[in-house]
Amino acid sequence: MEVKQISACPLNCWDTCGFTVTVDSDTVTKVEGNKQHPVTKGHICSRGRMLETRTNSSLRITKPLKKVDGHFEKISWEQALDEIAEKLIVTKEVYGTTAVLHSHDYSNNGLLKNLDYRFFNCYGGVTEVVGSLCWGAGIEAQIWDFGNSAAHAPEDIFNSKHVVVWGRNAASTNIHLFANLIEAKKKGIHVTVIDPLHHQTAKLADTFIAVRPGMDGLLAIGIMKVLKTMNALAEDFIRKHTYGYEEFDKYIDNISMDEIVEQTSVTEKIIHELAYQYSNGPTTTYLGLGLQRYANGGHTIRLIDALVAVSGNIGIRGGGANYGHLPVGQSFDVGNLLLESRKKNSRTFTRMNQAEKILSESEPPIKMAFVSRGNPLTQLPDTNRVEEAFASIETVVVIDQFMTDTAELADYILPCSTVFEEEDIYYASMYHSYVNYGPKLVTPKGEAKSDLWIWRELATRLGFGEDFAFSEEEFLRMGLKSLEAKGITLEKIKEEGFVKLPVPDVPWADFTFKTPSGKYEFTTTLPLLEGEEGALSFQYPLESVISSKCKKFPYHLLSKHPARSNHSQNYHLLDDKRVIVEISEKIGLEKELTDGEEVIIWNERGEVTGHVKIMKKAHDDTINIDEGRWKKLGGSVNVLTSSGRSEIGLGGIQYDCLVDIKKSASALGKM
Ligand SMILES: Nc1nc2c(c(=O)[nH]1)N[C@H]1C(S)=C(S)[C@@H](COP(=O)(O)OP(=O)(O)OC[C@H]3O[C@@H](n4cnc5c(=O)[nH]c(N)nc54)[C@H](O)[C@@H]3O)O[C@H]1N2
Ligand SMILES: Nc1nc2c(c(=O)[nH]1)N[C@H]1C(S)=C(S)[C@@H](COP(=O)(O)OP(=O)(O)OC[C@H]3O[C@@H](n4cnc5c(=O)[nH]c(N)nc54)[C@H](O)[C@@H]3O)O[C@H]1N2
Ligand code: SF4
Ligand SMILES: [Mo]
Repeated sequence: MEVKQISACPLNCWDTCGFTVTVDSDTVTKVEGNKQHPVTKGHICSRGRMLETRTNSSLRITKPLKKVDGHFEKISWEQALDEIAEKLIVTKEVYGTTAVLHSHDYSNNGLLKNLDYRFFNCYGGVTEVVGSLCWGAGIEAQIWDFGNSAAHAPEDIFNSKHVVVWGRNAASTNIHLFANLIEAKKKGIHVTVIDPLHHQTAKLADTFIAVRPGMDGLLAIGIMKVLKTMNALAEDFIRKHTYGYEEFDKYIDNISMDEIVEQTSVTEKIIHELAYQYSNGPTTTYLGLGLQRYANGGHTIRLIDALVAVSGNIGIRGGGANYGHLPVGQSFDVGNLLLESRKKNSRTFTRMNQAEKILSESEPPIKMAFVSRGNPLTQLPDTNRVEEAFASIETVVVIDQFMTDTAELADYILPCSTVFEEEDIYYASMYHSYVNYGPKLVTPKGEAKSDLWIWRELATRLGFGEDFAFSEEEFLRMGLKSLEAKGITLEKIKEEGFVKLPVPDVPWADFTFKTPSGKYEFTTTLPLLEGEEGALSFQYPLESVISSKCKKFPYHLLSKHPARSNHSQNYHLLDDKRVIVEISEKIGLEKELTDGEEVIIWNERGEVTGHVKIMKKAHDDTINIDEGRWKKLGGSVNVLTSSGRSEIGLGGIQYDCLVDIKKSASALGKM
């Protein structure tokens, strides 16, 4: 019999949608939006709907697999867990616990997914990955500026006069912001999009500005210079509530408008228009994450924050520098779940250059790796190096649902359940402040098990079973402990399906900031790490038009997020077998390339073959290949990207990447 149940999207996404899922005879048959959800309002994207396909797919791994003589063989859970536990015990005895690497990312937003940390802490502490492929530079930037990264409630957009979408492809990545942009435009609110690519979000804008990649900080400086000449600075706010402005004020005087115009490719007229918008607020700014995946990414976000601050758009309705929304995650008692005190040893590798470390560290060497909620072979930069590194590890254990690039390299693959086959609660520290409930709706396919079941079974074999002797509900209650006093309990979340967390709708409304000085800080007073610069300034990206590398590799390569897949999760389920290489009209003319032609894009790290699509109105120097494609489906763009890190915040710099492009030999052969 068909039943409709409330559930939630687990994907790492701005929107964290509420679902209504149809279940028939222990099978999920349809995923729709829950119309009652106050933010997502019944509207979901194809990635959400495809979770039905992901759950029912015949490509699912349904039995534990072990690699024997280069081929996978099906084995029992008993055998898989016994052998893996034995290897963990021996590795600990011979090399110590940090010879085990836990390599993960955040493909599933469930609270219980954090229990992998609890497992490795109880084991004694392993080599962990730190830093972020996603948003690290910008988060650190906002911590320096405000003391935290907090967004305005989604509906606050309607209190704005102007909206600036700065490097966020909302139409594809944040569909409820996009819906609000459409609504805002209807109400006469002016929408500006600043992005090197003229994508769906840009098409909606009243004003589209094709900025050169990595130069947004300079653009923000240009706007601030004009605000100064207009006498349009929020002087009262600056005087009473900020620290370090004078130093910054002198700094921007020394940067010439000519340099700004030349390097950003934005005309002085447009810079004046932007200055008008910021001074004639309230103006809200939605920052994306793409513009900070550069070596200068932290200061890019800091300079845009500074613009929002000096124009008086902080702490007011309709204003804001919306980037991350950390108060959401900070509401939970995640620490309670992790048992950090059980960690006796520890070592950290930076997430983006874990490959280098795996290959070079010898005290102790990495003997064993666990991959959970991540697909490093596709998602980490510099794929060739990552492949070499993971192939060099004696035992690799991958917990996943499908035979990904990473799973192919594993020695053991443990099949895990999907969102509809397990219970959890879901939230994202990105856009809105709701937590959603996801009950277990169907029996896991084949012999798939939840990540938690796997950790529990291994813990029992390793002698710390009592640390995992809790049910899903008991663990969820542990994580919700901090919210109980505010009336938010598991019962309430279950009953209502979603609950708003006690997070302000307008951050910093009392102008008290969480920085050491309590003020908005243009110069940070936080302790600095080696090489960090506390004063606010613009640095060029590592690979830019002014770098010597540009003579050899003249084009900027971006790798934005794919529309129909969350990163690498759907490519194998889509009828989409071609790598699409989007190039600007100017590159098309320079290289005599037309739509559909086969091309090679390369740099010193690797090469990718794909088919041309000319992008209209994109910045002249720009190429884009969407990220997430598996090697066996044409290859990941990360073959070309750098494992470097941002100047602050241990962020990835995948978009700080120069390449060249040519017709492929096979294409030339046909001419
Ligand atoms: N469809 C879909 N949605 C997703 C995801 C997905 O994989 N697919 N992933 C989710 C996740 S984990 C994240 S982190 C978010 C990210 O959400 P977004 O920030 O919207 O997306 P990204 O693809 O990270 O960033 C790409 C945008 O940054 C622009 N950009 C790149 N360089 C620059 C620059 O120098 N200046 C400016 N101004 N813009 C620049 C790109 O052209 C593109 O429009 O999306 C989430 N939503
Ligand atoms: N070049 C380039 N590279 C990028 C980016 C970019 O813009 N450009 N974006 C970066 C960003 S923003 C991010 S967030 C990362 C994302 O990187 P990842 O999180 O590694 O990517 P995903 O493809 O979302 O998920 C990885 C795997 O998790 C599995 N999975 C899903 N649910 C579960 C679960 O419940 N348990 C377990 N064990 N596994 C599960 C999926 O099947 C999938 O194979 O990629 C980064 N890489
Ligand atoms: S992927 Fe994002 S927009 Fe799509 S259904 Fe999930 S939370 Fe909603
Ligand atoms: Mo991300």
